[in-house]
Amino acid sequence: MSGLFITLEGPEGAGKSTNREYLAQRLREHGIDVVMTREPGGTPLAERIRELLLDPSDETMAVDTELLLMFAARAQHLAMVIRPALARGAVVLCDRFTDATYAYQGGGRGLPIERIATLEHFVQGQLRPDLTLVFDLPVEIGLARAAARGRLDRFEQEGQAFFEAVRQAYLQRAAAAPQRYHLLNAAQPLAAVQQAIDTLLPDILERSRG
Ligand code: Z5A
Repeated sequence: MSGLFITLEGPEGAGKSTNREYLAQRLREHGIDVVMTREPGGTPLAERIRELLLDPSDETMAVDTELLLMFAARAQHLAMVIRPALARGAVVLCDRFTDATYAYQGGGRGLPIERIATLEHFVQGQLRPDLTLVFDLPVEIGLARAAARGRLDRFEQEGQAFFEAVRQAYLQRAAAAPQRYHLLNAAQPLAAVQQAIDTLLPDILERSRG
């Protein structure tokens, strides 16, 4: 695979989607082939799985069902979008990926890490992101940003303790592998976050040109 696989992670309302757009625009200004996508979702079938996962009105979803649906959507997304894009040399900017599974299903729901790692290996083989931007911010700020949007999805209805566990799981993963993760302070004003992204641009451009 010759492309570059970049994921954007972080808790609720951290600014992943906003900054994915920003980074895509900056890379396109340099003539880079960029594919923007997200998880769960990214293909029509995977987006249908996303609807199941986010719908708060469904029956209570067992945590293993949630885990398997995340990886089912991911298998489809990898096959239809991510692997083909990387194979043609594109930069893939993906809003959430398997780090979110470790953070939400592992940290938040308390599922054993080994179970997630087994599925990660089964679905992805050796494929891992080349770079992961972790947008970190205090839980209250992220929840306030989400609440301002109105109707809450199934995850957004969780309490403060759940999101604290999610945040800590992200921070632990970032600390354990600093060569892959880049931590950004997402509580700053947007312009400051984007300035921090700009400092990463030369390295991303160099790596995307192989
Ligand atoms: N999930 C999971 O459990 N396991 C998995 O494996 C995967 C996902 C892949 C859907 O994800 C849910 O799936 C998610 C985890 C779970 N649930 N939760 N929570 P999602 O990515 O679609 O959901 P999200 O995290 O709720 O996205 P989001 O709230 O839209 O967050 P965001 O993309 O990080 O933020 P944003 O849309 O760019 O910004 C939110 C608002 O804040 C918006 O009004 C911005 O203008 C504003 N904003 C952004 N940055 C700033 C700054 N710096 N200052 C002030 N305001 C800002």
